[in-house]
Amino acid sequence: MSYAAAALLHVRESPVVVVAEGFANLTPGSVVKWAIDTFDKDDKKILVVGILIFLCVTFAVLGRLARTRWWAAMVGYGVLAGVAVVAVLAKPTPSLIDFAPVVVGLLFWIVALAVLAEWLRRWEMVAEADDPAVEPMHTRRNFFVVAGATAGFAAFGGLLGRLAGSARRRAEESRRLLRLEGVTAPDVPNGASFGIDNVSAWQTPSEDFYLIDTAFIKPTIEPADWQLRIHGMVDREITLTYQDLVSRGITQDWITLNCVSNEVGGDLIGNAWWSGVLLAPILAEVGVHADADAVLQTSEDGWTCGTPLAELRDRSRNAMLAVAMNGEPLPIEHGFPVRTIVPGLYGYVSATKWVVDMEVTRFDQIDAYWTGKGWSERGPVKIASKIEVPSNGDEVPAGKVVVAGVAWLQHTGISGVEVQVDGGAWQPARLATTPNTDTWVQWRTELDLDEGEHQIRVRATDRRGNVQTGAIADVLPDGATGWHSIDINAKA
Ligand SMILES: Nc1nc2c(c(=O)[nH]1)N[C@H]1C(S)=C(S)[C@@H](COP(=O)(O)O)O[C@H]1N2
Ligand SMILES: [Mo]
Repeated sequence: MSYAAAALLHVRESPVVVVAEGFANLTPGSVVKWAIDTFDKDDKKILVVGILIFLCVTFAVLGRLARTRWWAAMVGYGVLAGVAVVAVLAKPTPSLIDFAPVVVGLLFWIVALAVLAEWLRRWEMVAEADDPAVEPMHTRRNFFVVAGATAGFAAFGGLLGRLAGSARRRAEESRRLLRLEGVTAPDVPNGASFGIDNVSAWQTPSEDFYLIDTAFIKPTIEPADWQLRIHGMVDREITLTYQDLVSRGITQDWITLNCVSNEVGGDLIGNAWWSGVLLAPILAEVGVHADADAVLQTSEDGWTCGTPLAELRDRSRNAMLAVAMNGEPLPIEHGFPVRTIVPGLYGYVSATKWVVDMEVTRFDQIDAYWTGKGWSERGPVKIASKIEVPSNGDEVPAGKVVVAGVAWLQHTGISGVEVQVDGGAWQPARLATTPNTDTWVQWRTELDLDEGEHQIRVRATDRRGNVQTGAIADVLPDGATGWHSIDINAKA
């Protein structure tokens, strides 16, 4: 069961493997070397099998114990779970979800033990009473049926986990073997980064890029199995294979993607080097009807979004079917093998991961996943800025203080950023450069702060001259507004 949970949640290791790794890390080097020499490449497998045998024996002992002292079995389980938790904690970067398999496994065994122990107790009672008049339900035979069912259930869970795990491995493997012509490694433009510690890296590494989706199990699609059907209000419906798609030629661009649920000052934003195939020529090819105004996109896992057609057809905007992120095939979590990226639109109306279907249609005829739940039909990004240095609540030395952060309004661009101390005059900050209007921009300034508590606020101006509003709006229904502010304490 733990194994199934691990595979389903895409935690790389099930608890047994985590413990095995932890064990290997804690084992003295000489012993590890001996194990490797003796068992050759199979040393890891042998360790895992060893732990599994140990677990079987332990469960058998605990099961016996539970008949007389159920709490002793619980303590035993607790110790096993504790070992797994310690092993998870010993990983380089443990996250909360890594603990889920341990919890699932523990709950499964507690329930299984409770059911079986109770059954056994009643069966023995019936045996003692020895009354031939009662038709005993809790017989020895039935006990083995229930025990067998429990074991079967555990095996089924293991199998399910294996299947999900192997689909994942196949997708990872095909991702690793992909060679994409025209996809180049990212090269951060000169002057885009001030290089200030604790300001978001201008290029967000893929493994740090925020993740938002409704998929409990991430789709694992091999490129050879991927297809995109484009249909609806078109003259010539088409179905593209992965090969059809990439042979059209790759476009690349720096594009910042953000989530409509990002609060003022929040982290649901990232900037990456995206490589993909332009959508505008494909839509021209299928012959979009004049009265269409939307594209209903559907992902392999059934998520949908309605994207304004005008933005997709706009040739000045690199709306693309992306196949790579930061110079590598898309990570599975970010939509492998193909996702949509549209500069200037929030993700929930544009950035479909694992996209497999596009229906050219009208907004008045569709109901997409989030728009059916109170979010606005169209999702153009709103201008925003945030202070990342110093952090809210920081203590800083009075005098010259560097204040810095990022600002964005994709596809319009930022022309200025200003900061304000304690409600005083707005003072201009310096902007770093950007390669286009589709990315965020870093800003920095130096303030002269007197000793004491200060509030610092930031606001941006876009390249059309519109100043970011200070009016506070919630993320629902179409994105937050308001100035980000921090409170800091300048000490002598
Ligand atoms: N298939 C699918 N695609 C999706 C979503 C989803 O739930 N399912 N969420 C969207 C939302 S709300 C956002 S903000 C972006 C986030 O993309 P990321 O996870 O790659 O950062 O993906 C979009 N694409
Ligand atoms: Mo989002």
